[in-house]
Amino acid sequence: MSDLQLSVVLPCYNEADNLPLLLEGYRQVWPDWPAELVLVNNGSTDNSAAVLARELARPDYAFARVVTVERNRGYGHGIFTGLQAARGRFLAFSHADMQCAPADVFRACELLVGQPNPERVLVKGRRAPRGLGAAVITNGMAVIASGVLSTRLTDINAQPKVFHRSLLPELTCPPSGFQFDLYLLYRAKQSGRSIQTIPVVFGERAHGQSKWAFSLFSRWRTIWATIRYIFQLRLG
Ligand SMILES: Nc1nc2c(ncn2[C@@H]2O[C@H](COP(=O)(O)OP(=O)(O)O)[C@@H](O)[C@H]2O)c(=O)[nH]1
Ligand SMILES: [Mg+2]
Repeated sequence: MSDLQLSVVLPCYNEADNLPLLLEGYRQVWPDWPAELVLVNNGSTDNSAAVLARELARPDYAFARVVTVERNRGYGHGIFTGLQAARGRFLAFSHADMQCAPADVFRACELLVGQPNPERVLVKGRRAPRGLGAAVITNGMAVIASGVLSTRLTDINAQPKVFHRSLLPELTCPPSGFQFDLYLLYRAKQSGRSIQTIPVVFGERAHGQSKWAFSLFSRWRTIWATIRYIFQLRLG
């Protein structure tokens, strides 16, 4: 059994320009207790593989390793692959585009570890109010999901998510796409776990553009897929 306390999984899809910043950001706040950073190269078609090989050759980044998904099958598939390869007692994931502060993962983990029964709690980020468009999408999805699934869910896609590894075997049919966060929260609630939140800042991407919200059509496609998925979950 590994003595790692925490595995931080970061799904990375064509984030080559962000990877050096990401690694440096994590290095600066990396704890002195046993933890690992699992970078999932999620079928990237840019030069992420070469950048990762170059950066991880540095002894400074010995806390990090790569899990490679050969062909991209979606955000959820990437995260789930990373979680399955993770060895920590607690598992976390966040994003790889520099919008989420690395320190938030460790703050969330501290809150979780301090719980009387950390196996029964999931800790997630809670973003400050953003622009009108983002607020409508985020709150609209939370209201629809909460109503249809009869359980209170808020700011579903806020990062990070941190939980005890006992939740992992309960993720029996995770979605391969962006609905993974919703599925995780729903499974946590269904199994009687509680969700606690910490306030987080959600900044701008350092490089590149959003992989789903880059046009009106792409936004609607994802929103529509999520609404359909909420009803699928309801119907079991
Ligand atoms: N869309 C998408 N994002 C992925 C995938 N795998 C990993 N990611 C990462 O998931 C995060 C999604 O963030 P982004 O596309 O910026 O979406 P947004 O922040 O919600 O606008 C980024 O860090 C991506 O690199 C994938 O297969 N598809
Ligand atoms: Mg992003």
